Amino acid sequence: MAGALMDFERIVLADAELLLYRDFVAADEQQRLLQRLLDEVSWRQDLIRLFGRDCRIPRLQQFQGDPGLGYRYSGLRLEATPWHPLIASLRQRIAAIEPTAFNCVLLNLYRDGDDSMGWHSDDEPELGLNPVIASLSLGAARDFVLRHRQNPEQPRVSLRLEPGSLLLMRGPTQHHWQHALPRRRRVQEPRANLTFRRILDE
Ligand SMILES: O=C(O)CCC(=O)C(=O)O
Ligand SMILES: [Mn+2]
Repeated sequence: MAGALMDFERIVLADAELLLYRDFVAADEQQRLLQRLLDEVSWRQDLIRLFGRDCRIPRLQQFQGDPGLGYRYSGLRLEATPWHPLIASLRQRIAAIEPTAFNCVLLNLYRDGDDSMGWHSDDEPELGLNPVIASLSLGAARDFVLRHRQNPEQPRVSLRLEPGSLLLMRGPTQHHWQHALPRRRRVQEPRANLTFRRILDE
């Protein structure tokens, strides 16, 4: 049962605060959850504007949240669709370990190892200073890599995000580090990732 006593690991990194809950969702439950989300979410492959050209993102996504919220990145604005009941209950479970009142979640579906996400920080102005991001992984294990934005002497870090794990990114992490989910050709299974966020009032 998720609770305040759940085990986590602190990932020691300069200018960052990263906490990894390896067993946030149990193995059998995470599989059922993934299957439900694969079947029930209306996944979209949106276009983003990159170097003046419209490109299909190399993954599928959906944005859910409280009514009226929107999420903007790379020239794209996603309007929040209602919370899927399973995702709403995951949000409640996260509330047992993290006090941030998350009001939206970006869902990403990496259909296989060809799907990926490029380098970025979750530093959109509407997330405010030092946003807390709670990132839940389901399905295939994938590498999540980090690089320092200002100090090239800080080594790159690679975390293997196992199914059922929850990574909390807090404090100045987004200000100082970028992250990415690189392509991994050998991976054949899908992975879903849910990043719970809090968009501040205008
Ligand atoms: O898939 C992941 O683990 C990362 C997703 C991510 O960085 C994002 O949604 O902003
Ligand atoms: Mn991100």
